[in-house]
Amino acid sequence: PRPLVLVLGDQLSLALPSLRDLPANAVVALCEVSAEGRYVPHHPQKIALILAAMRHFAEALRKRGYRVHYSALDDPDNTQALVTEAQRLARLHACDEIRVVRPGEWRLWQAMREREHAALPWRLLEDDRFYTTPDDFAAWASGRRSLRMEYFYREQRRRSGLLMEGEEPAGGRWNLDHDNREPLPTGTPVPAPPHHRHDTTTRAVIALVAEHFGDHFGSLEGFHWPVTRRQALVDLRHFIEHLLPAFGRYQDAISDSEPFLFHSRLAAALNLGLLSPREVCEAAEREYHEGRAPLNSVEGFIRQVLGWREYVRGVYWTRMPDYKRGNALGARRGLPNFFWDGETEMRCLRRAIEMTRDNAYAHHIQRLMVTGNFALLCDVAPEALCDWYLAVYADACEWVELPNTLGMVLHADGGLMGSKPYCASGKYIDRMSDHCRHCRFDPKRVTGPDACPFNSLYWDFLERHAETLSTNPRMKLIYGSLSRMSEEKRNAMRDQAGAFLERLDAAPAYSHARGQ
Ligand code: DLZ
Ligand code: SF4
Repeated sequence: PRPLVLVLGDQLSLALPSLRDLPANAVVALCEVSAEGRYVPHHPQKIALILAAMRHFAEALRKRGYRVHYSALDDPDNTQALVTEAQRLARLHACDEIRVVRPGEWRLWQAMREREHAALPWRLLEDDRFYTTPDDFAAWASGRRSLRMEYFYREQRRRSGLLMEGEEPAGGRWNLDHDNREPLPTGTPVPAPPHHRHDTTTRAVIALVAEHFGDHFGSLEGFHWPVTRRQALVDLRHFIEHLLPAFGRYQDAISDSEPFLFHSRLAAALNLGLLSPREVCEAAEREYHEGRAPLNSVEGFIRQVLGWREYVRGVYWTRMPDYKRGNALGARRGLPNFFWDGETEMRCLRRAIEMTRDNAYAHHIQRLMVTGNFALLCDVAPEALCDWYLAVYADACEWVELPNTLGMVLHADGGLMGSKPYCASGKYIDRMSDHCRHCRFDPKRVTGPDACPFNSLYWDFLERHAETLSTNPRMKLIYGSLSRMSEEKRNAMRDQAGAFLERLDAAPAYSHARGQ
């Protein structure tokens, strides 16, 4: 046999299963295609990151003796879609099968599976670069009524031995999140992220992306993503040495001026394959054992990678394609226009969207409690918000983006992943950030012209969805407060929220989803 091995833009690891045991005549193909850049309008930094990382990875493969065919975006023969391009290259090189590792999206996986028995057959290989496979997850989930991440995570701690002392969790507790809820004190210095030099390859890609995708939301200036394994290792080292010790404490903090705080920003490199989850978890664990980082930081970080990341991937692959249609709260509103330009007086939203535009990044709490919370409270349709998150974040692959957005943020999977929606009022944002002091609204007011819109939206959301949510035991307390409010106050809040939503709907629409 003479296989064509298709390596996708998020599979840039030398340990990729399809690169093992290859016959000498095999051809490895990497394809830059406009279809992948446009099916949602990806942030230019995200496209530049993927294409630059692909070009560097192709070079690394050639150096190791692989025969590589690289289709560049502006090659005249390029068919501009992954499946057709792989088929064209297979014929060009007289290959008799196409091998590919499970892609990051159901859409592509389905298209590839449909061709398993074609005249030119596709062979799909399982991705073993994770701690668990979708089959492992299915085995864990079978027979369980609820799929709580916490229990999955404990099992992965036991299986991997990470932060274990025999049968017990290090420090006696599985989860130290309780210690991880501090706002950032004013003036706390935050280490600057590493600066990666742009070589000629990266510079060429940035120019190419500016030319072809310059109309997408997002700036290319200040592109700072690691595009090689070596650069990704620099970022890992930087995180371990400078950020990890305080990561836990300030995990939930939000800053008006600091976009990255103590977050690792390693997800993009992990999701593209430049780093492995094992090496990052083991590096973090070592810091705890050497006494250089506290357990709440190390446990919090390992829970994200070993717990959440594997868990959402399991949910995705075992629940698609139905999962994507979930809309448990019947949300139908389009995405507000200001998600594409930041033009809103609500300071917290404005800063989260501006930081997203500038960096193709916003941290977890901005995504969950600012933009996400707002979309939840306004009944934004899951599809609209999910497409936005998939497009604008450099680390977003659908397997990780969809469960986090549709399930965690919007509670649209009916509580499969989260036992309650993460809805919050302006009070929460005020406690965790310094946004409100720069805002024209007052987080302490619920009604009136200066009231923070989050407040009335919050109570109005609870009222609107009382039928679905009020029986939830974890929502009992809050529905208790709601029921003790006077009818007059409730009416005023309803009117306030209603007027806000009316103004939101009346804002002029963009000509298309891309935001021009
Ligand atoms: C996201 C993306 C983009 C923008 N461009 C490419 C590309 O040109 N070639 C490629 O192989 N992959 C690209 N990707 C990632 C793909 O969408 C796909 O590999 C993932 O499996 C989806 O998560
Ligand atoms: Fe956001 Fe409300 Fe605070 Fe303004 S007052 S920054 S809208 S939470």
